Amino acid sequence: MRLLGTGAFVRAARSARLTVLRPALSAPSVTLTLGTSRQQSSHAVASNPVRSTFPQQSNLDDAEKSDIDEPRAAGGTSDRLSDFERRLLNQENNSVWRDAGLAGAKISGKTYMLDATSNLSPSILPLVGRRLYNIPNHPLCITRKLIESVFSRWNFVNHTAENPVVTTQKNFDSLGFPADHPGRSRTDTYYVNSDHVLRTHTSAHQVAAFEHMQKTNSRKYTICADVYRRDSIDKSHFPVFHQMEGAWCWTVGDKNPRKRFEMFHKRKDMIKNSLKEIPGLGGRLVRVEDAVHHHKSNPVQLEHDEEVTSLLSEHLKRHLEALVDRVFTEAAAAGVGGENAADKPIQIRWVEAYFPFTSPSFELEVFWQGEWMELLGCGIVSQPILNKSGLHKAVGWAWGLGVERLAMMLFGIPDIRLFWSEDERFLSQFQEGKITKYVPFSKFPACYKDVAFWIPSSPSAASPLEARDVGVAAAAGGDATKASPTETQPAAFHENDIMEIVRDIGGTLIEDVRLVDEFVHPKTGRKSLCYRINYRSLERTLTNEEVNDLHRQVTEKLTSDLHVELR
Ligand code: FA5
Ligand code: MG
Repeated sequence: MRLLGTGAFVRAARSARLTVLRPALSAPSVTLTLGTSRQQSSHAVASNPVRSTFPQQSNLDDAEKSDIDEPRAAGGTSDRLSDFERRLLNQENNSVWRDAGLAGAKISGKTYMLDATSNLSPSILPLVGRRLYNIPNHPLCITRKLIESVFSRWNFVNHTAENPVVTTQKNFDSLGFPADHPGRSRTDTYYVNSDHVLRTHTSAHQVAAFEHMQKTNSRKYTICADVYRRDSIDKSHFPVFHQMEGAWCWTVGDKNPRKRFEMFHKRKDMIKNSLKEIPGLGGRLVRVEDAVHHHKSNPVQLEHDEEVTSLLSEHLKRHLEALVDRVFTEAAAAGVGGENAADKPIQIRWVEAYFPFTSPSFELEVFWQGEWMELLGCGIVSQPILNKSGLHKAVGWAWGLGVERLAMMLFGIPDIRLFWSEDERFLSQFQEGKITKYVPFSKFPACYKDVAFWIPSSPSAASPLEARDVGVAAAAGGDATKASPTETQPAAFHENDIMEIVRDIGGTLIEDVRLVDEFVHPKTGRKSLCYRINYRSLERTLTNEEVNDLHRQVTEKLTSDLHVELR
């Protein structure tokens, strides 16, 4: 049985690949709203003068008010709250509060009781509620609006979802995540309590968005929100990041079963015709390595027609290529990537992927700063999800992308931590409606410190799961390749627990953490690991004492919490 795999895993098994050079066709005639009344820079999005209004933005929290699985305290009226919860409501927002042996969290103004499953980390809660995607002059907000503008010509309805706390039902069950999916693990996901998590992806709102579609008779949406994952630490990973999801559905539109055949063909023609309306790749030469639209390892769903699946896959991929082309065209116009950036072809590639809620599924990667970086995941929406949302006769596609990853390419921002900076030297560089090249205000020295230890042979980490013996990575959070760097003591700990300790102590002063050595004692079979932590501030030079003190705290906490034995 095929289990869970991202592109990296599936790539090994992938067969056919097509390399297509998509040359510049016509300039995209997309509509824009990025311009403001302020003066536009010469390379602002203003390269296209057309303006239109975005479809009104709605907050999915409102659309979801009727959900039956909302937490009692979160959705409840104050007279249904316990004394503890009432007092919790008076505490600071986005914090944990303990009293008389009880513990609760107030997140986005709502209260949640903590339990043995809770693993909220002190470094995460203060970041909840910053809503960077809604601050007009912030690069993430500018990027969100650019993405919305690319899709606005097809009348997408744009949503946001403010409260990051969702039920495990929404985040996992409603999307068909199997019970043993690594994404459900406490080593990968922040649990508020056993029923609630900080959402790990915007797909947690997919069912609500499809229900909203059904009620409002719209057929396309985007959702932008902050998402949370216990993950690696490096320049393109942060435990809080932003995702945008988009979906497009086609309904048959006729209840009469005798007409179904006719309508089936009508819909196929509609998709075919819609394919012709996708803007050609405009300003840049994009080298696209395609993946076959479906394959036995990336199958057409049982209920689906092969030809329709191929058409939808084509439709999906070409829209996302148009998005990436637009981002690179804007970036080149702003001088990101050097003076002749516009003449350099961009390399992107489609790889087969796996998500529990789409099939076939794909990921799109871009060759950026000398390596392949994953931008997004996508696929043909699982039919049971559409059926459950009331869209029985619909077929559709969906994608979910990392907004920071696009913003890094758009503005030339080299490190994901910068998006959280409150330093004016960073923030003052960006203005609503403009794409401007980021100018580093200084490069401060790196300070590398190693920590080597023997890992314990008995489980000590937070994972509620048994040893994950399948060496494949999972989608939408959860990466079983990192379940443990060892095969001999698989449940002893999880690498993400190290990341969490380092992040809690060092915060944004940590640039990256890498495993640099692994060693198995030939006689005892014990395993030793060595991690290299790079301490570097984005805003100032760190003193030796400061770094030594942070590193001492890290090693102490590794010993006390993970029971490792320092070497
Ligand atoms: C998902 O989260 C799926 N929900 C996407 C999806 C939506 C698939 C709809 C199908 C249909 P994935 O785990 O691959 O997929 O994450 C999507 C993107 O988020 C990644 O491609 C990457 O761009 C970004 N991302 C993932 N983890 C991080 C991180 N720690 N920091 C920054 N960006 C990240
Ligand atoms: Mg992925």
